[in-house]
Amino acid sequence: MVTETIAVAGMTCGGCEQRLHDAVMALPGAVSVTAEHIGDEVEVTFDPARLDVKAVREAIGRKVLPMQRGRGQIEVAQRP
Ligand SMILES: [Cu+2]
Repeated sequence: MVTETIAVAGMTCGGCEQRLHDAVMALPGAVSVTAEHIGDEVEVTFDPARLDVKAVREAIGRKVLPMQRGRGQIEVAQRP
């Protein structure tokens, strides 16, 4: 298993955390997801044979777009 921490700026509450959690856990190969709106981080553990961090970022990005409407900025930070 591989664990990656992805910076996701703009989550404001437990509802944001839950939606990102559910979106990532729906991906084949996702094992566990911890989203923290305090700290702006999503920690994802996954099977690297079935999933990669790029797909995780894309799934977060797709889920984040509807959350941005009428709200603050939510974005998936690029890895330095
Ligand atoms: Cu929220």
